[in-house]
Order: sequence, then structure tokens, then C-alpha cells
Amino acid sequence: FVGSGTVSAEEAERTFIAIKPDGVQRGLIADIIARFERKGYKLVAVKILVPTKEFAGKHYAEHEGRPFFEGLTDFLSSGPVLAMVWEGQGVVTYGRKMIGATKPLESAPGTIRGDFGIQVGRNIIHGSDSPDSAKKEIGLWFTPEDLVSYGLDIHKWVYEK
Ligand code: IDP
Repeated sequence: FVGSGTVSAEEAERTFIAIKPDGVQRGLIADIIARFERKGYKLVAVKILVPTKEFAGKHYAEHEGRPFFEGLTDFLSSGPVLAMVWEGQGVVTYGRKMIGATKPLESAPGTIRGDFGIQVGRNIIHGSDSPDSAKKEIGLWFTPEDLVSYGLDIHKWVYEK
């Protein structure tokens, strides 16, 4: 099926978004998904899992050696994480805007971290910070078969063409 809003894999901009264990426990899954959905972005993969500490370390490999690394990987592996791939124009950069600053108290009201968090170690959600890290993170958390290609009829109301 090729409906309106279907773009080739090469054209599609995608980002990796994960609701961390604090966001899941606090019942924020539906609210967060709704924000991305209402913006006009398309959910192309989703799963819930408890990552191992080793896997959490792979995800946060760039922070290995930092003082907060142990606490961070312990935390990410402490409970269920909702891992997602979202697709759409500008989704990497705009997804980060919707998430807010790393420190929730420095995040504007209206952002996810601004609205729901207080401390940096409990900042609810992760989002890729560049197209390159998006590619890496999607490859770490998902297989290519996990990504669903489908048309969304609302796209003609979201995109000019
Ligand atoms: P980001 O999640 O906004 O991209 P990064 O700097 O990549 O921020 O840090 C990754 C995660 O590590 C943060 O979301 C936060 O959970 C945690 N973190 C970063 N800095 C600190 C810190 O100083 N103390 C505790 N946790 C931190």
C-alpha cells in the first residue's frame, strides 16, 4: 500500500525517542505520544522493554567515563522504557525542541521536560541530537523490519505536497 504521505526510506527523516523509566512510571506515555502525533509526525516503530545495563551503556556510550554514567545506565535499565521511531520533516531538531533542555528546570514551560520534570537524572525522555545519532540509535534499538512504512491520509493536511 502506498498512500499519501509515503516517502522513500532515503527521503524520510527519522528520530529515535525513548520514554525513560520515570516517564513510563509516571503515566506519561499517552501524553508524550499525543504531542508528537498532534504535531503531524508519524510513529513508525514502537516497543516497550527493560534494557540491560550493558545495553544502556551502549546507548549512552558517548558519556562513558563521566561521573553520572553509572547512575544513568543504572536508571535507564531500572524499568520499562518505551522506545519509538518518529518520522517527518524536521523531526530530529523539532523533536529536541519539544523535549526541552537537558535540565528540566532550564526547559521552557510547554516542553516535555519543562512540563513534567525537575532534576536532570529524572528528565523523562530521550531524543536523538542529530541525524547521525538518530541513525545509530535507531539501529541499536530496532531492526530494519521493525520500521513500518505506511501512508497517513492526514499528511495532505500537514504537508503542502
Ligand atoms: P540529552 O538527553 O538532553 O541529550 P545528554 O547531555 O546527552 O543530554 O545527557 C544524557 C542524559 O544523561 C541526560 O538526559 C540526563 O538523563 C543524564 N545527565 C546528563 N548530565 C547529567 C548530570 O550532570 N547528572 C546526572 N545526569 C545527567
